Amino acid sequence: MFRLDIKHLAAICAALGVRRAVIAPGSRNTPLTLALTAQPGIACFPVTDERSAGFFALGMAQYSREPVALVCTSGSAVLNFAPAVVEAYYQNLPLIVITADRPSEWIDQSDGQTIRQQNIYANYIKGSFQLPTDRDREPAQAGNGVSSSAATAAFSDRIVAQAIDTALQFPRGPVHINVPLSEPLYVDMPGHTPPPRILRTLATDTLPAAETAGLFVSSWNKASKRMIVVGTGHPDEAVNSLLNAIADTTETLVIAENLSNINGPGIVSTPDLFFAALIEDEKAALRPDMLVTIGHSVVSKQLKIYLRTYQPAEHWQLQTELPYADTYRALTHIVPVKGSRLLELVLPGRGRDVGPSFVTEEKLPEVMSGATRTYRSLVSSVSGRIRTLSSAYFRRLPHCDIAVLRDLLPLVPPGWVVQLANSTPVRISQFFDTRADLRYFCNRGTSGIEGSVATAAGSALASGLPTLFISGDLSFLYDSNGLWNTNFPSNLKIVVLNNEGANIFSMIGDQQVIERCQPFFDASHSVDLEALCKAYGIEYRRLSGEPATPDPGPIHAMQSRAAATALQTFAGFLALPGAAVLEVRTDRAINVSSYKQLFKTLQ
Ligand SMILES: Cc1ncc(C[n+]2csc(CCOP(=O)(O)OP(=O)(O)O)c2C)c(N)n1
Repeated sequence: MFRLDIKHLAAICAALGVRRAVIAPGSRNTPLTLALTAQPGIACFPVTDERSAGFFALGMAQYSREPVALVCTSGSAVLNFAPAVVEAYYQNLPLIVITADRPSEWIDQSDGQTIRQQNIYANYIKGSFQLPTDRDREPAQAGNGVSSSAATAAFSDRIVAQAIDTALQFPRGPVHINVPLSEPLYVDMPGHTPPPRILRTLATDTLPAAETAGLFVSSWNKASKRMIVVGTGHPDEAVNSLLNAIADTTETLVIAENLSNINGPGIVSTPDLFFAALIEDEKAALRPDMLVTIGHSVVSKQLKIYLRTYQPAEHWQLQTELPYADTYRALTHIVPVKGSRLLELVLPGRGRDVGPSFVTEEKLPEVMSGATRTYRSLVSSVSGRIRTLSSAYFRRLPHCDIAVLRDLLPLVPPGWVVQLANSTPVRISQFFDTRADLRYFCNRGTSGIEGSVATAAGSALASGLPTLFISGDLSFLYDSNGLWNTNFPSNLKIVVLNNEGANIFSMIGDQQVIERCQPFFDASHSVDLEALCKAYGIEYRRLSGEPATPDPGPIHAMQSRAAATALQTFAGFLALPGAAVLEVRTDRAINVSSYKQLFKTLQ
């Protein structure tokens, strides 16, 4: 009888770079558990709740950019991976989802834990693969010298390698390997001989065609107002220094939110404030002739509104995982090469070897003069104005979510990873300049609130770096099962901004609609976070002391006492040796008014 060689599957995973596997318990997946836990080079982590397990694996893949295996039993367990699969799809993360299944003859036969698993993630998967049923036994085919069993085994090995390789090819993404397994399940599979054959696609590097490079540079040189928007992405030192050089030496507004992990003194990292502060004339004057985008999506609503209204004549999208994503309704050119391959050509003195239309040192004074100077100086005058208005406003804030991040973020020691939950924490974090010595992450693939605790835990485990996760109370409660993890990393600190429900809708929504939908927006609760943390064995702290009263005037004594207590508590909390949760209570009404007032102050 043909039996699938699950040990081959584990060996192929290891050979193709899978170093971690998250396994949710079950019976049907026992052969997978036996093989993966016995496989040298793969560390296995048990997590019971499949939704949290999925995000735990996603957090590992997000930080490490390595493929991570995610394994479960048959039935509804498979569907509980779906939110993590869709998030991985839009973040282009190589999750290798391996699901145990019944042999196909048992599907829809009222057998337990049996659902239709083939292609179950249909729209949100880079590839769906089905391994041969390990019951299948065909008669050996005469004449070709290969038994059908050996041919099926070779087919199975090829499918596993093809699936993992598919996940790793640009644009990266999750893949699904469905594995029908027949009983007996609780027996160790026999060893395999010979070892599996590994197939893989080798790395290549694409350069822009000379014609494309020429067109890009001539558009660049023709444009007197250029804007580069960098979306969510990993830190990249080469791109960072390139963009800083462009911001410093050319007439270009470079915008990079904290999640892009790009930063520098000439780069605007607070686009929500920047675009909200523009007066009508400035908006028109800043309309770019040429927009260049790199990386994933951006968070800033104000930026999107601005660019959809003041559309650029040309929008060049470089190296995107999601081509044809016409975010600003202005897309004209897609160039599927690494962004730096084109951008390095426009730096003064860099373009000589490619053609005469490049900005050379001789041309630099011309570019830096005349109408172009207006654009550059406008950007710096708006930035200066925002800095003055917003910092005065932030100084006077009463105790609220924004004030917490104002005080907390500067205290985070260098080298930490900051994980942010949707939706208010990530938005508020972008009111403050990006710190070059931190790395920022958030699940912005689908902006869900359902897996952020587990994502932060997976990221902390994979990085081994001290990690701070900042969450709203609903996001935290939604994924409180993310705490249910025997490998919960000791290097993770969680700050929960507890305003007893959702704040975001009251901040951004229309007043009349908010009033009608209040109970559904607020989702009020009175969960005792201390008891919750205790149940999971996680250390709990609370910011105590007098909450500051709302006061638009100068800071009075009570406020400054409360502020000093807060700073002390934050610093002490970050210095704790193990995993811990800090609950910071804030008032919903004050949060909403502080948020709205900030934007009024800027206008
Ligand atoms: C899975 C999922 N369900 C619903 C939403 C819609 N949503 C966005 S933010 C939010 C509330 C978040 O509340 P909380 O975490 O307390 O943060 P706050 O807004 O209070 O700062 C909800 C329900 C979502 N993004 N994802």
